[in-house]
Amino acid sequence: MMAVAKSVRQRVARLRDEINYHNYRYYVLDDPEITDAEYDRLLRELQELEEKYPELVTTDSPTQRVGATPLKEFAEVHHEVPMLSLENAFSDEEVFDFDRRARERLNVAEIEYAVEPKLDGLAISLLYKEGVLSRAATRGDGTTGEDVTQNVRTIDAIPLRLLGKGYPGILEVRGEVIMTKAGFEKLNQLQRQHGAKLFANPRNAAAGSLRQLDPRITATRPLSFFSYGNGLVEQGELPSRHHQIMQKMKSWGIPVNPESSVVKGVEGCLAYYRKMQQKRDSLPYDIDGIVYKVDRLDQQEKLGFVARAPRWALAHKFPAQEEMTKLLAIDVQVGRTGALTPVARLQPVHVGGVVVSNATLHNQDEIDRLDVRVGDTVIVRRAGDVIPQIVSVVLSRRKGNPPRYKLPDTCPVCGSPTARLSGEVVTYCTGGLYCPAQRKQAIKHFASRRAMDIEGLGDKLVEQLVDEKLVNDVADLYDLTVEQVQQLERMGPKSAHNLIAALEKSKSTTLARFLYALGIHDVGETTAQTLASHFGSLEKIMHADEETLMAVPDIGPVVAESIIRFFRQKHNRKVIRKLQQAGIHWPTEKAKPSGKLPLQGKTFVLTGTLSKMTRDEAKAALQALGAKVTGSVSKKTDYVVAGENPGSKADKAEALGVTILDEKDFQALLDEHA
Ligand code: D41
Repeated sequence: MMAVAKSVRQRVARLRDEINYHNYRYYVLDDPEITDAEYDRLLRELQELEEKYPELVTTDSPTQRVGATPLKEFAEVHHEVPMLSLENAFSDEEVFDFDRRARERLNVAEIEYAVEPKLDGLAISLLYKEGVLSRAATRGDGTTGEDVTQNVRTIDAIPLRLLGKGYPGILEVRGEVIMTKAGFEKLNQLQRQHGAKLFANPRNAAAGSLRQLDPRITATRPLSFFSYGNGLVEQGELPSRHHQIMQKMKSWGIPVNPESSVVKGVEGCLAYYRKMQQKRDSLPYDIDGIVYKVDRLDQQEKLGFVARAPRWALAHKFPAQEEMTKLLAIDVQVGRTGALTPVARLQPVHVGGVVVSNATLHNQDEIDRLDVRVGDTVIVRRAGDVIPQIVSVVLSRRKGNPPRYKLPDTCPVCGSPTARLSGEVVTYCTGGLYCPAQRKQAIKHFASRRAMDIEGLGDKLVEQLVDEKLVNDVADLYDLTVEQVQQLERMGPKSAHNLIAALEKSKSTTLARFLYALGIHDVGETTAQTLASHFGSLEKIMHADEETLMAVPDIGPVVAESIIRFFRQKHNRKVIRKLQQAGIHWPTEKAKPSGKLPLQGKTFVLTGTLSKMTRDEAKAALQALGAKVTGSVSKKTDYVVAGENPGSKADKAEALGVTILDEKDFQALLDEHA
């Protein structure tokens, strides 16, 4: 067998060092030097070399995080140095007592404390032998845990090999595996999409992820890690203060909580507690308190421990973020888009330091998932400044068999029928322009730049007009007079005149803009454009049935349903008639009802400046011919239209072999299909 060339070995070693270093910059220092893409390139190069030369693969290579096969069960691990637990304190008093006892035992006037957030995660032990991660175990009961090495190896924040030098031959690192709040939200969103069970909080999600027998599942979970101390140490020594030990760990590539600090005395502890309490909501992960530890190891030793907890450490808990209370009623709110949101009215309860009496129930699916019914005892959670949530129902406290809750069939604001589109979780009021709850939003959208483009009709003014009952629906805008507008607060005669002129000007529009301005669900600019060019007239669109609509490229059953539902509403048809009577008009378009438009299926990217038209006009012209216009060049791009000073998109097109059209070619293409 041919030996692998020295240059390859060197490159592989170099790549591993670089990847480990960049992991350290990212996870330990929180200060990356390179982009994710650059990092991926390094990892890919290493993967390719290892595939080509399998004899170079080592277990601590950064490519070897996943790959182990599923287990049948976890093996038991005995903790040679027991993993102790923490004494809890729930009041300042208890903290004063703790400090006083410790000072008396040590016979000192003041103690220095290492202080850090108490992460709401899972305690684990990481055993490094000669700097290589050799075993990871859960805390279990403190004496016996489970071997979760395969799973822990998939956590990118945990180094498979320590950095630098000077670490003991055997070093047991202890810390907490956590899931960030953002990672938790994302995971639950995925779980929801797959119809899988939702996790109640980040801690449960982290625990569930670590307890997977298949490491490939764990690898997909956004887990992270911070160390809080050490266990077994052999063949080497650690410094004599807790914060120095943590400093050392950090230098070896172990993530240490960046919020940790050293303070003097009980006053220092309590000041830190208050500071972190303020910061709690803005941290990217859940914390449930602060841990105070006597910093000096000689003092720790003198204090020793009672039962299973050291006398030199204390967990000062924050007020709980979850509490039990009773669901008194479910109300329904109609949002600005017409979405119906069920709101839980609760028996007021203190959660996370504030009184909570409402919680969102999101939608019908969420109500069904929780199977929550009026009168139930529920667990409410208020974390951060997000709206309080109902986590679960305490079924053992349910009395009798109260009816299941269903969202109403009619809008509680305007009485129009409600509807839930196929494939969507949200229930909407179909009142559209007629529903007062949706009116302001609908008018703002109608006036917006890419819709009717009514200059000077901003959000504030819309609110005023509706509140003053001058405008009920979008058609009323065109009945406004200078005198009426002038009477509004902060409105001079000049602005009033300008608004009326802008309204007048907006009457001359295009069918596509008008359709878009109506604010039909699922009909964005592109769909409006497609509809306009396919049908050519508003009447035809209003009378199209599902089959006719579905024959239009890019219009599926959901969009078709929305369109039909909108035009079926008498109120909507009335408003449209009023708008047309007010003088809104557009040039008649030549209908191009061919099932397939000439540029159907083609993708264009525009770059540089065109002399004959703006970028938006070019985009509209292409879309009218059925083309898709996107922002970035890829292998899927068919044409790049390059005007003056085209920039990097043209270079990329060149590199990918995508056809580039100059302005003349582009004009010719448009003319050909005009
Ligand atoms: O953040 C934590 N959850 C945390 C847990 C922490 N910051 N420090 C801890 N320190 C200890 C001692 C003092 C016993 C070494 C701990 C824990 N223990 C702990 N976590 C779970 C059980 C014990």
